[in-house]
Amino acid sequence: MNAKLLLKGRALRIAAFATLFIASAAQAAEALTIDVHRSASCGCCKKWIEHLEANGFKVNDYVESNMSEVKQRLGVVPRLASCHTAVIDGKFVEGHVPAAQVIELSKRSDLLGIAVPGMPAGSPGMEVGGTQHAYQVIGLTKAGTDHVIADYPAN
Ligand SMILES: [Cu+2]
Repeated sequence: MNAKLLLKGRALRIAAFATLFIASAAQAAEALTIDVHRSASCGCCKKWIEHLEANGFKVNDYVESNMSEVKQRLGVVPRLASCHTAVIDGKFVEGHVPAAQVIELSKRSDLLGIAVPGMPAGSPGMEVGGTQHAYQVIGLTKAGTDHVIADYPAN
């Protein structure tokens, strides 16, 4: 009878541990949910979405008829504009930003958002053969100034 009770206790502990593990995995997945706004015809936007999904993001894909209205509403200034506009934790992610930088943004409270302006060749979703043009990830501060977050060199 003692052995039986011991076994029961062990099973309960394993169940409790499994529940904890599942809960933290679900939390991690939730932290990586991102909304992406794009126009219907945008092929490189779809490729950027695939890049995010390959890096563990859950993407809500919104097809928009007026992207400039969306950008204005989400605080993307024209000098930082690209094709698609994403939102994570209330902050914008404009253009072909690498997934690693999107994860960094979720840890920062000093920025309204980040952008890769234009559509540089070689950025995620903008693969053109092996060509990689130099580009920067720019953060927009709450004071309205630009701040270089990351530099990606040309090849
Ligand atoms: Cu694009």
